[in-house]
Amino acid sequence: MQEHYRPDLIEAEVQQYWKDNQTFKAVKDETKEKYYCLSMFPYPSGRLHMGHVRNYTIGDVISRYQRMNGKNVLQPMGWDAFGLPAEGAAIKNKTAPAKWTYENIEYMKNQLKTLGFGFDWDREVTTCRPEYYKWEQWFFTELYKKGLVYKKTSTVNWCPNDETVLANEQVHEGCCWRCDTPVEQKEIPQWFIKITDYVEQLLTDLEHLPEWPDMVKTMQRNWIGRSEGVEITFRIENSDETVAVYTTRPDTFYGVSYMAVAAGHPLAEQAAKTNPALAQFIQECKNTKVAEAELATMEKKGMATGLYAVHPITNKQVPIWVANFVLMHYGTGAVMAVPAHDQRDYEFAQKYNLPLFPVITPADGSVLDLSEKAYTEYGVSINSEEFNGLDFEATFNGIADKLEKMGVGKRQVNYRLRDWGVSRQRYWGAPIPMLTLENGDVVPAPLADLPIQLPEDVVMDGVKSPIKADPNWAKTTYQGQPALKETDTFDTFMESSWYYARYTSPTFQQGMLDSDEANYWLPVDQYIGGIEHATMHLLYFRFFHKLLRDAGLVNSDEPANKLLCQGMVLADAFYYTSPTNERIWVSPTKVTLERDEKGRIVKAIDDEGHELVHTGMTKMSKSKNNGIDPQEMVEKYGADTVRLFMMFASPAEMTLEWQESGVEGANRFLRRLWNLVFEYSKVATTSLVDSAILSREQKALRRDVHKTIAKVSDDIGRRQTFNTAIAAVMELMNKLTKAPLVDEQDRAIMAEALSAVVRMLYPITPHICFQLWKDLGNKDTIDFAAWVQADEKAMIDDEKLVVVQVNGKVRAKITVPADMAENEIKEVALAEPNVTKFLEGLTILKVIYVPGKLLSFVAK
Ligand code: ANZ
Repeated sequence: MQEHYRPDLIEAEVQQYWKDNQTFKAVKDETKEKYYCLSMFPYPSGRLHMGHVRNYTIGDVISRYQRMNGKNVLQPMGWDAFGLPAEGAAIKNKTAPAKWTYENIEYMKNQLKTLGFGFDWDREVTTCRPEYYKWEQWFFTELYKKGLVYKKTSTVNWCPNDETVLANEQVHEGCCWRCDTPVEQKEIPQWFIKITDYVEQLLTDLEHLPEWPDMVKTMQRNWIGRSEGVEITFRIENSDETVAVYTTRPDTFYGVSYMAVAAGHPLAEQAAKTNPALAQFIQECKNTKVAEAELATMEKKGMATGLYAVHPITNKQVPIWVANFVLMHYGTGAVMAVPAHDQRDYEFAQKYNLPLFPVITPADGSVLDLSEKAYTEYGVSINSEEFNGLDFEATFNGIADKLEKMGVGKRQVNYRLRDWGVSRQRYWGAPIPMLTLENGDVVPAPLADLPIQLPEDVVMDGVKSPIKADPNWAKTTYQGQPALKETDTFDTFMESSWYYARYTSPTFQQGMLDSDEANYWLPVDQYIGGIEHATMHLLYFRFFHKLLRDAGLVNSDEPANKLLCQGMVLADAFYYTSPTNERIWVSPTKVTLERDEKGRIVKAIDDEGHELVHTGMTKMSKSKNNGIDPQEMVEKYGADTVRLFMMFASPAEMTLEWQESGVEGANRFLRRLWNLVFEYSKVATTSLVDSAILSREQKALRRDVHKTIAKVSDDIGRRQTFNTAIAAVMELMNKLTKAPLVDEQDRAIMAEALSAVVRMLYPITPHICFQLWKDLGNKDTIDFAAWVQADEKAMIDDEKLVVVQVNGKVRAKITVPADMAENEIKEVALAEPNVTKFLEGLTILKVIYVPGKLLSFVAK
């Protein structure tokens, strides 16, 4: 065995061994329990960042642990390879997005290999490859045939100067990122998938995911946004027309003071025909795209249409306004405004001097105060005729019944979730496989024509998608007739919605999935990724699984049984202010720190001598220049150290604070482990532990070993608290380093302990453990070694410490066999000199025994 720990030597060697022996190749085996561990695949941006490293380390720890527990483990990796950044980089570097992407993949794949992750690379999936998106295109045509896909006009960001559609990320403060022209909203035809047909399943099946974080489930529920309300139709004065509103608060119906419609509402457009000022206002509203989250906080603006609706119960006149806070695509695009009880309506009414009609008063009898804001709580009805005095439920139902009877209301369930618009006007994506015939009919491309390939060898001129710029690209034929291909491409969330399933049969050519393989491996047992994907990706992923199920391709309802969302990686950020008053952020790797005795930073200076301002720990980011390059760290300390630090520094779901001192600590620990095995190897024994002849100290040490095994197994396997597992091993290591290696049983216990430690650490630091396992004399490699089991018998505390008191004062501590009876313990206690001394001359009145803990003499 080598005397010194040299990660630079062993890591490359072990990785080569894994490669040569296809250690992580996953093969379906019905005789074994499968375990599918999946980490969210990366976008090939060029380099791995610490967030990736953390994500994949967690996945690798779980995978290796499960393999040692006898599972048939699948841990795949691939590339979410389509997307906008490739276009930007291609323009900047004057290259094709495909070339840039493939080069990045090669580079990042090597980076992943140096970290020692046990992926089955034979299953690598790259979503921009035609053999992958061919099946996505096919599946889309199948959905079309089932009526789950439709085309509809929808608004996009449009740059009138470049004559191109912009993604939301390309709109900077309302202007085009390239030419700064104000962006307009434009209606163009786009493809949608009916996720709303699955909305109830997506909601109720959340209840069958006990091992998903509650936070993610709550976020999905909110995103879906189910609400129960009433759709109410109002007559328009002096007209045969009506206008419908959707409200979740029919209990406030008597409090309606005006009506507000969206800028795109037919009533608004109609009124605008004879009102140029209104027409202009509507245009303005349409040009500012509002995210739903902003509705509450943005400045409320509106204009009266001059039209009036008639309140169906009171017959009062209700003025109709156009308002910027009403969304066209939610409910009916019109609201009955109740400014006394809705904050948006309140702000609008204050601004335009519209009246407030209070109809709800606090249930606790306190005074209704509308001087500063609306009262939006549920309460008791007032000013509501026969409903006065009723609570929310009763008023809601009473008014809903009444309106339904009158034929002007209908109870309704609404969802915030909209159908999924999948058209993108970008180049670097999978072409949408639909064809337009000369007569205008639209048909799905037949399977024989798939994939509809995206040309990869293109020049990006920066403005237009190359397949839109080339007038010939779209030309094709359909059953001998000329036809045009779509030049739009899919939203890249399409590819990431089914990659997990394709990993089960990545090279299958007869179809999208080989169902035998898919049904063996799926659902995913453990999925790991960032919380930022809680809604969009994780909802589409669940939706697609149900679509695959309904197409007969998989036989489960949900794609992943268990989900872990890892926390962000933070680092200290520092800056100084330049003479031109700019903040110059300095990488923490270039900073020298001075700390006080509590470890707080008191002074920070960079390599050039600038005194720096420390802004604390923040998310690693380019803008604060506080990213730490994983590759540099691996080169400096080795992959095992980086992995150990990542798993030890905090629980997996919490933020992780990058501290170089912590990394150094992790490295020192691995050296200590190496040294201990080295010391032991000089006196190694093949003798086994014989529990019958162990000394008290030997028994105690062995008890610690087995208690540690039990704790670590539970921490990794069940609790997924990897940091506490590591802490337990470290504690044990402290004891082992102090343990003697004098007699044969000392060495036998050490052999047992080291064998356990190496196996417990293997999932986290696999290279060093691979080597040490060999050095401990094992013939087979550790990769398939069985997880170490705690010996229940060795864990039993066969002795216990009993505190002896005389008249409430501790006079002795005695160690006795665990099964010793009370009267025997009393004998032992009475034989203690210090106890005898304090009892001298007294009569024992009473003896109190707390089993296993305390023996107390009361004497006089
Ligand atoms: C009257 C009312 C009184 C309302 C009140 C609220 C409080 P959720 O739960 O999100 O479904 N609303 C309806 N359609 C809208 C649209 N297109 N744009 C903006 N707001 C719209 O919320 C439904 C409530 O949001 C509805 O109930 C309506 O305002 C508003 F004291 O009607 B409510």
